[in-house]
This record gives sequence, C-alpha cells and structure tokens, in this order.
Amino acid sequence: MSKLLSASLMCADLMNLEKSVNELKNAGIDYLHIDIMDGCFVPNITLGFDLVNSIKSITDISLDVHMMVNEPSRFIDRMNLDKNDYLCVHCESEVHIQRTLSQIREKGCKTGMAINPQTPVESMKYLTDYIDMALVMTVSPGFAGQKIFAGAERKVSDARKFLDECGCSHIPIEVDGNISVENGAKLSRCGAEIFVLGTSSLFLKGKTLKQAATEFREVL
Ligand code: S6P
Ligand code: MG
Repeated sequence: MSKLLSASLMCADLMNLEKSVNELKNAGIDYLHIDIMDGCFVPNITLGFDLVNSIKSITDISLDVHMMVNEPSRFIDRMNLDKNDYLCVHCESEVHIQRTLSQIREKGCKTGMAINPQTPVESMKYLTDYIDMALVMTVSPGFAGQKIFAGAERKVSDARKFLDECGCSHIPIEVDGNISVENGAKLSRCGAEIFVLGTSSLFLKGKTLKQAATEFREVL
C-alpha cells in the first residue's frame, strides 16, 4: 500500500504561494490539497476556482481539490483538471451525489467522495463504482488547526475494512484534519494512504517544508 502526502495550501504562505509550491515539489509532495469553501456548507471561505486554475498552470504536481460547498455540481466545469487530479465532493453536500460523481468522471479527472465525522462508512456502499478515493474527514471541516475527533481511528479502520469487504481494496483512504506525525502514524496503521498535511505537521515554524515532509514520511 503506497503512502502519499497532500499539502494543504490554505496553510501555506499565501503571499508567496508560487515559492511554496516549488518548495513542495522539491520536498517530494505527491498532491496539492486545495480547500474550496462557500461559507454555507462550512462556516468559512477559503480558496477559489481561479486559484485552482492558476496553480494548475504553474506546476506538474497533481491537484487534490476538496470542495466544501453546497451543490458542488454547479462549479465542476470551472476548474481545469486532468486525469491525475482528484476532485473531491462531500456526500452530504448533494441530494444526488451519484450524478455529481459521474459528472466528475465525465470531466476526465478522478473522483473523491468525502464523508464528515458523523457520516457512516456505509454511505459508500452503492457508490463504489463511482469513487476513486474516499476522504474520511478526521475533523468537522471548515478550519485548519482543529483537534482530531475522538472516533477517527475507529472510523478509518472501519472504512478500510468496509471497502476491502466490498472488493474495493484499490480505493485509497485519504485523511484530512489534525494529521500530526503522531496521528498520521496511527491512522496509517488503520489503513489511511493519503495524508493531508497542514499546520499540524508540514507548515511549521523553524522547519523547512522538506524537513517536515521527510519527518512525516519516516513514521508511515
Ligand atoms: C479544513 C480543510 C483541511 C485543512 C487541514 C489543515 O477542514 O478541509 O484540509 O486545511 O486539515 O490541517 P491542520 O493540520 O491544520 O488540521
Ligand atoms: Mg481539506
């Protein structure tokens, strides 16, 4: 099982974003995680579609776009993504999530389905044919710097077991929220494969991005 790192750009130095993206490339980061919020689905507003397209134009690191907006299907066509990028939507954000996942596939990129802490892993049951990656939120989404929720390890273990039993060992689990070195190590043992790194482990005062990424990889 390969372990991949996805850097959360809302936690980067936004005044020097291109420099940070180049440093992340140098640090061997696998994905750039871009959080899009609407102030309704979650109580915050962060990055947007134009920034996604600008970042896409300056790097060959694959993108991992995490939409935390109501009815994300309205905005899927706004982003220039390719077959190596993930476009991840919350199952709680659409009445007809299967249609939205199909729309993302038709666009030509990989699908992610995110589930909030309270959402059962069984919500993926009839949708596995449409899911390329399962994003198990380890905090209630909306903000960086939060504390991991108490059931996170159990939930990731349950999600891995559930997907394996459905014959879906190929669907990787991504974890997002308070992924410190310590939490990352635990969740890796529970079956997480893609780790969203923000203020808890990557963007740290006194460490370069390369040092922090190397230290994180060592515990996986
Ligand atoms: C917020 C968002 C996340 C954060 C990331 C920050 O809900 O979806 O991607 O950017 O969790 O990481 P940290 O280490 O500050 O929790
Ligand atoms: Mg996120």
